[in-house]
Amino acid sequence: MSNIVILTGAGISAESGIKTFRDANGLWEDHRIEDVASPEGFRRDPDTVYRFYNMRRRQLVSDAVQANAAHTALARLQKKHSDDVTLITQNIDDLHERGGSQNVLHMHGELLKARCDACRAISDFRDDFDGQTNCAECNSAGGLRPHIVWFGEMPLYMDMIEEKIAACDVFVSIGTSGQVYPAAGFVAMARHFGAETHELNLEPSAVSHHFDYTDYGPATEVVPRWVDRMLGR
Ligand code: BV8
Repeated sequence: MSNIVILTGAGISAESGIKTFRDANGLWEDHRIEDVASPEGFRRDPDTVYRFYNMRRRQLVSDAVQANAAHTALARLQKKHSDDVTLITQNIDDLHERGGSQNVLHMHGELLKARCDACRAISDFRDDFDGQTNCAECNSAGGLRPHIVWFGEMPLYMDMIEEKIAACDVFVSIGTSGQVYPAAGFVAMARHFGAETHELNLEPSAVSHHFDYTDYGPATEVVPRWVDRMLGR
């Protein structure tokens, strides 16, 4: 079985009812990116940022949002070849895990976790929280922020990600517009190391010219088809 690295973006969760960022009715419309997804925006107006993420967390934990056939197809591939499949996501939702995937590398953080600036602890949080909420570890209030990588902050797991990309045979990008770096640069890195590159998306991304193989359509159609093809290899 080839060594596969998978990168997903907001498009894989679109059919689960989670808005993407840059499509017409994108999530960011209600807010300017720099106001809600940057350390400066959080310092300037923390309550707006707490509210922005509390609203997204409430939607994620509601019954309305479930993992879809694209998430479960990737979990099927991982189950069959767990040692050879690395799943990296830019998404902060837990739909890969709810679809059956394990060891998901959330390079932009996780909506259902909070980080305490006082004691550095990262803890699970499924409810609303704000500047008055106590940290579950050190019990101090006022230090909690979403465990999310904002613009201008270093994404998580970059060393491991680069190691996996350097060693992979196949790199597949699913449901991302290829506009946010360093994630959008992973395909060029994979090509540099000789991997075969696949793009599965609704439409060509900003980096589609880097891909050897492309299949465009809704993720719940193109991803199961791609997984069947990989399992048949
Ligand atoms: C860093 C968490 C350095 C927040 C996010 C100028 C040029 C190049 C780069 C930069 C620049 N200026 C600044 C930068 C760097 C910046 C960047 O790339 N900016 C962009 C906007 C130009 N990057 C950063 O700041 C990163 N950090 O560079 O640090 C550094 C170095 C040293 C020391 C310290 C720091 C950090 C970036 C992380 C930001 N956080 N998310 C939150 O979620 O609230 S990014 C955010 O965008 C999400 O994580 C999201 O996943 C990500 C990427 O978007 P996509 O997932 O691609 O979503 P999008 O809507 O764009 O596309 C969806 C796609 O799905 C579309 O193509 C659509 O067609 C498709 N689709 C839709 N429906 C379906 C579908 N596909 C299939 N089926 C469907 N049904």
